[in-house]
Amino acid sequence: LEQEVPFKKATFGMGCFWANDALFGSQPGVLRTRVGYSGGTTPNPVYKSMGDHTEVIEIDYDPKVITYHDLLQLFWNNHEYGLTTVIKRQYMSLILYHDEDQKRIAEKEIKIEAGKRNEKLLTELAPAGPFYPAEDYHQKYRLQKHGWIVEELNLTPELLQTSEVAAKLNGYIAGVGTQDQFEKDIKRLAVPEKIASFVKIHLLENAGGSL
Ligand code: MHO
Repeated sequence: LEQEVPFKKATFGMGCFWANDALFGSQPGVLRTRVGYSGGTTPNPVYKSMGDHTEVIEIDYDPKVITYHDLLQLFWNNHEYGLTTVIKRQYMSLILYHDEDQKRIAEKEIKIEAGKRNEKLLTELAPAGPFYPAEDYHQKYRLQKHGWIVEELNLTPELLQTSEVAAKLNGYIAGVGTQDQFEKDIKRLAVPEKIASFVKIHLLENAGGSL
């Protein structure tokens, strides 16, 4: 059901990764997401001891549908602690670029965003290094609150990091996305009716709320 589409990766730190997983997951053109620890040097980070790593989201996206610029717009506008607040590395503002294009676009936009705010941003820009997936219970955290959906769709721990339907439903259930986009995805991904109507209620209830 889920097609192989050529994709690119983007990696961002912008606060607690549960929220970011939901924010990006249901955006058109986002194919898959996973959360984890990256950007630091501590070997084998885990949630309780991530050392100098940051909570990040890793996004697989179809650049024909959503651009790196589009993703960055979501990045600039959805930080848990803002772009100029000093915060521990766990929640820092971080862009880990995957190629020279991404680096160039991010550098340019950091200047633009700093200009808009007339303040120096604390956002750090660095090349993407090793990414350590977070523990299973952190993946698609909003969706996992509804264990029966995870069970009915047979979303194994691996699928929680690799399946499009997991990413989409995790976003929609948290209230991210339009009803129109939701209806299209539900059809395209053949989501069973019982699950679709349950998620739709949550989409409408949680729309515009905090993630
Ligand atoms: N304030 C959140 C942070 C979790 S996030 C994975 C909590 O409930 O612990 O850092």
